[in-house]
Amino acid sequence: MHNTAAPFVEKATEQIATHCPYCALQCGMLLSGPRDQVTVEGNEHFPVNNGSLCVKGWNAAELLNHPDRLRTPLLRDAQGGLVPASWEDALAHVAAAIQTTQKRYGRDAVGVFGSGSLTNEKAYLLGKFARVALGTSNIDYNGRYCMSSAAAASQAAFGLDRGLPFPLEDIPHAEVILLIGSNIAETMPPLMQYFEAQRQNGGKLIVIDPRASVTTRAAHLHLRLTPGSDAALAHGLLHILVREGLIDKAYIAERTEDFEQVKGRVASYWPELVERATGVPEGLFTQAAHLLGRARSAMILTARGSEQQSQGVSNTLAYINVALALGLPGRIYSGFGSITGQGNGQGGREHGQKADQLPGYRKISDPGARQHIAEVWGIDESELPGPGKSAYELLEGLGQEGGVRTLLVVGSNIVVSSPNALHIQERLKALDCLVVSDLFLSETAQLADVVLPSAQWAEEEGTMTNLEGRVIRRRRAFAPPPEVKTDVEMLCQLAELLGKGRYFAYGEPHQVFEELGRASARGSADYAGMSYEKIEARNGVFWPCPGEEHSGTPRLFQQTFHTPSGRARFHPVRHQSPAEVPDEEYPLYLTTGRVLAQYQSGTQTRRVARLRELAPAPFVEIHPTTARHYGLVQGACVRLTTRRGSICGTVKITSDIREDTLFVPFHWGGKDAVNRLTNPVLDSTSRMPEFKVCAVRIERASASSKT
Ligand SMILES: Nc1nc2c(c(=O)[nH]1)N[C@H]1C(S)=C(S)[C@@H](COP(=O)(O)OP(=O)(O)OC[C@H]3O[C@@H](n4cnc5c(=O)[nH]c(N)nc54)[C@H](O)[C@@H]3O)O[C@H]1N2
Ligand SMILES: Nc1nc2c(c(=O)[nH]1)N[C@H]1C(S)=C(S)[C@@H](COP(=O)(O)OP(=O)(O)OC[C@H]3O[C@@H](n4cnc5c(=O)[nH]c(N)nc54)[C@H](O)[C@@H]3O)O[C@H]1N2
Ligand code: SF4
Ligand SMILES: [Mo]
Repeated sequence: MHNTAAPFVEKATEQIATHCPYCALQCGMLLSGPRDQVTVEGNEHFPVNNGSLCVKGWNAAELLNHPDRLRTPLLRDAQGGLVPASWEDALAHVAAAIQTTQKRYGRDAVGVFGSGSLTNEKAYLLGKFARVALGTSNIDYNGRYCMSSAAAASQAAFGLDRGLPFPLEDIPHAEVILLIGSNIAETMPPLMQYFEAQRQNGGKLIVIDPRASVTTRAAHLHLRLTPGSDAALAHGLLHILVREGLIDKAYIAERTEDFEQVKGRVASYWPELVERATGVPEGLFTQAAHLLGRARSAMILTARGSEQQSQGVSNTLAYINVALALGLPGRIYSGFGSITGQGNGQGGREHGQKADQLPGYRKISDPGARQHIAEVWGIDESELPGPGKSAYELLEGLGQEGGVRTLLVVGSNIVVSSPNALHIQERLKALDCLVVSDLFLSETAQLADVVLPSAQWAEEEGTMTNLEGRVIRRRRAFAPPPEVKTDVEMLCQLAELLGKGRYFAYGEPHQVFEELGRASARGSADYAGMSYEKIEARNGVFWPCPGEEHSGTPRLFQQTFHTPSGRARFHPVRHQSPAEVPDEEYPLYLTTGRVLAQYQSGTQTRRVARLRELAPAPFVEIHPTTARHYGLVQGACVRLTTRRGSICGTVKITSDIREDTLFVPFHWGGKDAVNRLTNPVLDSTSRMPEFKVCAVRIERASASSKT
């Protein structure tokens, strides 16, 4: 691709309709004015947020002109510092490192780590770059830490994974909604309008979460379970539904298989046992089961709380069992879904940046899929590598025998967001060459040998797929600064240097999208009938959209499921405890998650003044009784220690948390990174780490130990 870096446009010539750079809601926003004083408005005509934005969205444009922004590539010099370099030198360095590593250790010794923040075009191109330009099997991405358990469970049960199989506009019509491990009032505030409308319509909301939160306060019932006990609670709900004849026998007979095994499994989940395993009083979960079982329409929605566990797939399947027994999937205003997290967390998991996957949500081990993609890419099928290592496994092996030696990271701050982060930091240092493409000098970029500055959301064209499976347009309002490239340009130029330029000869992102459409054709995530024009004209198009005449598919599973038999599958999963439970040495549970004003590893939001004001530093949520036990007062400095490491934090006393649990948000790096504590044990199917549960010890610390 030629360098299309246009002059640095200071003012958007018109009001541009685009979408927020952050989460999977992908709120519609309008940008206008000069780039150093951009006016952001919520787009009232976009039918997802209907004009509302959260505080992160309102302040998103501050980063476009931020003084910290990377404006040239950086190369590590002989003294160990990172110094500005030309693109020519930086990319030549990267290409040489790739070639040296591959010559010495083989093709798989070069790895790629991608992201659910990337547009569909970039995610697709990154997967193609890994397989065609590098010939490596080792590509995975941060969605492994996010949606992998829900994706694996949905694939197993329904034969297809689209986070929500129905549009958000159905939510207000559901009589009962069961929301599990999700704090949407903080993680997707504009989504609450749908739940408020549901309440206005007389609907009921039940939330399952160990913590009380803004979200649980909007619920009719809050089941405050012991961390890590979701499968037991789901089995307990199903036990009551079966016992009381509240299941949908006709639906089970016509549309599902393997119910009998599940029925056998939940038979032994007596309410007394479930109360002991989950800490939720029998009266409460019985009430929840009755509400669900007697509703004419109901939705069951999971999120990271129950998914980010070594039992994440089992937990999700256990909730899917409840949904299937009630006959919800495919029925009007009903269903099972998982709330996708990252901006392009949905599209990012469809187009081949996952270790075992090819575009269109195809399996890399499927001979037919390999043949199809090889044809689209113009290569021989035998040149396509096989499946590679999952995210944490890839990182854990860096610099080791048989591991990756040169790593390209595009759009992830792995040293903050990976579990057992101190260990990952050590592994990154063992690399021959670390290349990071980012907007800012993130904690991971600080460790890099080469840093590549990437264009920001309002400076590029492309598409994103939101949590509903709706493909939308990201629009360019400004040109990137002169020495900043889009990741599409970067990848194409690097491919050229590696002698593979002919496979990456795109003039514009829409050409990548057209190829993606062809590659995805007849796959489960089929984009073949979409174009930029169609997406814009329709306020987004839901996949699958197999042909030009097709208008997209807002609702899935109405007639059939995507399994070979067309039936949804029950799974007789077992409830198992998390890998670590409190003991004498580490007597409390630690759970981690998010706060409203910060996003993910914080690279972006920690740099926004208003957000820093709202959420300046990490804290440790602790129950008043537990705080008293340890002699801790509000604001005290404490040291938290797990089997992986130790961090210091500031006490926030709140009865929102259980007495046996501490909560710490993960948006900060270095010594503030709670991932120095988390357990990297993985789910055996999805390879999701156990971010949500480990055992921890808390001690008083002096203020000076914080530095
Ligand atoms: N403000 C903000 N919004 C975001 C993000 C952000 O970083 N900041 N990130 C985006 C992304 S990528 C994602 S994935 C989503 C995540 O969105 P959510 O899933 O809503 O976020 P979390 O805070 O990770 O976890 C949700 C809840 O799980 C609960 N939980 C902990 N352990 C358990 C358990 O064992 N069982 C159950 N049932 N619940 C448990 C926690 O108490 C927490 O309230 O948010 C998106 N939106
Ligand atoms: N303890 C704990 N850890 C967690 C979680 C948890 O709940 N608890 N949640 C996990 C989840 S759900 C997720 S999704 C991960 C997220 O964790 P990360 O993968 O670290 O996510 P981000 O902070 O969004 O990182 C994105 C980086 O890419 C940059 N960036 C954004 N857009 C672009 C782009 O278009 N191009 C390029 N080149 N760079 C870009 C940003 O500046 C930022 O540095 O964290 C996981 N880690
Ligand atoms: S809810 Fe998500 S998409 Fe909407 S403004 Fe906030 S961060 Fe952006
Ligand atoms: Mo996520």
